[in-house]
Amino acid sequence: MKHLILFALLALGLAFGGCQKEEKDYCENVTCYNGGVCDDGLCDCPPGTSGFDCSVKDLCYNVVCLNNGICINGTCDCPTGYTGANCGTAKTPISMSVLSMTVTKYPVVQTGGASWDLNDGADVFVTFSTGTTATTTEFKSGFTYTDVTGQDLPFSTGFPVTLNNNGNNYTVGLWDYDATSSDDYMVGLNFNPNTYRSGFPSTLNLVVSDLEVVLDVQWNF
Ligand SMILES: [Ca+2]
Ligand SMILES: [Ca+2]
Repeated sequence: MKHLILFALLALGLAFGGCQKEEKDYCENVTCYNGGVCDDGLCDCPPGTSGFDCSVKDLCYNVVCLNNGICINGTCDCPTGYTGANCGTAKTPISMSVLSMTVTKYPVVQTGGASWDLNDGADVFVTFSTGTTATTTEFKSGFTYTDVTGQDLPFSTGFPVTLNNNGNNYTVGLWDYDATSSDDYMVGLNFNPNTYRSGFPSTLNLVVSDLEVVLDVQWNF
């Protein structure tokens, strides 16, 4: 009986001793880098780091690239026309090319109501010229519409025409081709490409009271 009690006490002591053993520290041999914190043996990584020990840094974390720039290895890769660490600086284009255009509004008849030709509508081509006067000597579309009645007139033959960004005004002219006499100037508008460059739009809508054109453009740097 005495032995039995002793044995019981011993067993009890062992049992309690087992409970009092310290909990295993799973973080004992774990190193977390870049400010990571070990929790139950696993590294809890701060934003911008990853990997089991937080040693992988995302170099693009918190890097903001403006104007659709893309961060690559911590550096902004800027789209055409933009520069600077964050692509926030717009370059100055050296020229603007008109790739094609559509005339969406024009006078179908002359002021006073007479048709452009004796018995039918104008035969339309377009020009671009430097300055504020339309001429046929600098750029002339390579296509002429016959007997227009007001429909949209898309032009692409003979384009592009490149306009230097030197602060010049340019004039878009609409002309009626005539086989037997000189071509009739119908209508025109002048514009300065420089005033449209913000954001480098790919389309310019130019509007005056009796002429509207849509230019498909490309900015050159
Ligand atoms: Ca005609
Ligand atoms: Ca004509």
